[in-house]
Amino acid sequence: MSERYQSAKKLYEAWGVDVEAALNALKNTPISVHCWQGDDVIGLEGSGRALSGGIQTTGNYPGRARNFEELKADFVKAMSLVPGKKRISLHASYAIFAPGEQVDRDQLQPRHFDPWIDFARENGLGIDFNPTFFSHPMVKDNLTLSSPDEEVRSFWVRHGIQCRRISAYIAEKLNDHVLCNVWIPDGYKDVPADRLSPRLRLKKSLDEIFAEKLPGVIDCVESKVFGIGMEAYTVGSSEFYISYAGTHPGVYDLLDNGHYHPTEVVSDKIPSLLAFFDKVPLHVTRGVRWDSDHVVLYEDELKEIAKEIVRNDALERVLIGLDFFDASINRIAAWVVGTRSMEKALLFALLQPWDEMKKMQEDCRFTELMMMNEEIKTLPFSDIWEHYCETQGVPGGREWYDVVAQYEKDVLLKRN
Ligand code: RNT
Ligand code: ZN
Repeated sequence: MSERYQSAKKLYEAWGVDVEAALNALKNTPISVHCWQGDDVIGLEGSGRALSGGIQTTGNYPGRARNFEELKADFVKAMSLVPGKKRISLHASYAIFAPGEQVDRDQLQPRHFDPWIDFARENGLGIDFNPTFFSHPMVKDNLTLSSPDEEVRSFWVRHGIQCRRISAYIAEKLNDHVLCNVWIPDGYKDVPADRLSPRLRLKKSLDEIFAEKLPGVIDCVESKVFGIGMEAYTVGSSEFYISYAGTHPGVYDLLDNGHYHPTEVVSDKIPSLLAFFDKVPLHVTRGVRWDSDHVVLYEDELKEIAKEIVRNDALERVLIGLDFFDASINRIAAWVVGTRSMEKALLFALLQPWDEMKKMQEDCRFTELMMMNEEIKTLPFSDIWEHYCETQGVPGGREWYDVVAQYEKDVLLKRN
């Protein structure tokens, strides 16, 4: 144990913080890391289809993972540089087919994810799942589950049903829960004549998808305020999905912090939902001027999100998932920075004397509370972080970048 850690620990303890308890809590909190940062959300269907659904990766940094083997290798490399417990979040478009076999999205089977289950087992990961309602010819006029075209709507309902079955299968195989998150792009570019009918169709589709009771599956629905090409209206709005989840036990509202009006913050939504739901799933991202899905950084709103999770004693109730995709920088580094930032924010939040600060609020000692908030910011956080990384067997500081740079040279730059 380094001297710096020992002395930092003492300083925190003087403020009433139990550092060992904080580190223990952190190392047991899983972060669900999205697989799609590794390949620019392209997936493994090999169809050469462009990304659709109003989301966008920009940049063409060399070294994108082009297949299952590369994606796995990159993910493992990235996660070897991140402390803490991880899960991997998959999309249905990452199904693995036997040579010569390929089925459409509505026919996907649990066995198409067996190789991912093996991968998860080998690496001690949990799995989360996402049906893929985009980048597919059956997305017609930007509509899926809310389409008035019954052929389109029912295709996507079947996809949703299969994805839940796949999730249940994975849950059983790994003896764990699997979060299954429904996000659809559906919306209109310009002012619609009817905002209700598409929502009623979406409601009907969700009822059909969620009809089957499936143990081990945590169902969620992810809202959005707009997408590229769907600026005027999105069917799956926040109000729609919160209401849906609130009236359908076992379905949860997933908060993606890129999906709200710019002055709205997800940190404030977390405690609102905690008052009503036993679980609150998240997609943590970083929007720059729009839902741009930049790499998550250790910034104010991320810290606020982490504080809401920690001080509400909700480390087990808030299911933390990441969702960003930057193709303009080294993708391994993107994963590392984003996931480490989430870990850092949680640690920062865990190193605060919340009971005392809550008491100050209750007692209306707001001046003292402000002082406390500010003083804590300059405690030697980095020494605790370094120590945590060390005990987790990962580099605490910038040395992780050397590993990434070497991997880029040896592996990534040889792909094209
Ligand atoms: C899109 C949503 C959605 C996707 C992923 C790829 O705006 O955030 O979660 O980013 O499913
Ligand atoms: Zn998301």
